Amino acid sequence: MIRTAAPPLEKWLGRIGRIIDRKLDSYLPPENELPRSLHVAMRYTALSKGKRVRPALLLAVNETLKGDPENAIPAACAVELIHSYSLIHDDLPAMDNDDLRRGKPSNHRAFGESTAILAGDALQAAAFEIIARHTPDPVLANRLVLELASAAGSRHLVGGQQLDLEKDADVDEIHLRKTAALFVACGRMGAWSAAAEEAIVDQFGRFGRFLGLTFQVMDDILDVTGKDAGQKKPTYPAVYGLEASRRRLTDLIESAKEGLSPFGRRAERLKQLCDYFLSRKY
Ligand code: GRG
Repeated sequence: MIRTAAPPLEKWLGRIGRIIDRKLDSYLPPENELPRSLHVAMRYTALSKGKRVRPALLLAVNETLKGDPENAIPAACAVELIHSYSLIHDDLPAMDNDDLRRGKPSNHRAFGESTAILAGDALQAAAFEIIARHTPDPVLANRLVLELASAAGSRHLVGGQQLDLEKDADVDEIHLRKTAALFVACGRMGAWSAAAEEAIVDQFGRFGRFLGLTFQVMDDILDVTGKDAGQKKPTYPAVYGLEASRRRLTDLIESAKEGLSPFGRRAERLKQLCDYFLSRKY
């Protein structure tokens, strides 16, 4: 039998990006609904040009396990909204104080600090509303809400940000919470959405962890000459050096790919995603 290879990743990522944009556009309140300024601010960040790698991971796991994408799309949008809220709050003067995000004025620069805080808060709530409202099966919806709420909370995403502010925690401890936790949730939610058994869900959670750490180490490397270089931030290259950081990347991706071996050719998309995480330039 002749097998056709999975289409190139870039094309697939483009398609996923368009699906997520279209769905987010339909799920989020329209700009002309009261309070208009809040809805404009929410849509400004959620619909701006991001790489959409978290939804891509979740949908690629669903595809690998031959799940129905309809079970995964609300959660894929929801994780992107949690990410969007975290970017808005991360850019605030009390946090990283960034004027630019995705090549445009950051949310508080465009709409003011108070509206940006509320837009972040509302995007976080919208994420859970979207899973609960649009996931076809309520039992699955409950699992997905649990995974995402746990990844977004004080033990993970927000806790990682707190450790980062305090700057005295181990760099891996920060990366695992602040960045990798959402990737773990994507691996796990992708597997749940394909009706996988718990052992398989755990396996894809571990895969997400390797990918999430890779993503943050790469982000640190890409930042090394940028804003974070002079900020004494606990970044991987600042603590371990550039060479060790590059070695870490290849080790992490090797471990991620090892975890895919039981899935053979079905995991081709996820292997492509691994290579993309290792080679991305922004
Ligand atoms: C609760 C006040 C309050 C703040 C929370 C949770 C939080 C602030 C911040 C999260 C920390 C954060 C922004 C981590 C960085 C992770 C990271 C590498 C972001 C960039 O992600 P990309 O490259 O961005 O996927 P795009 O723009 O492509 O979506």
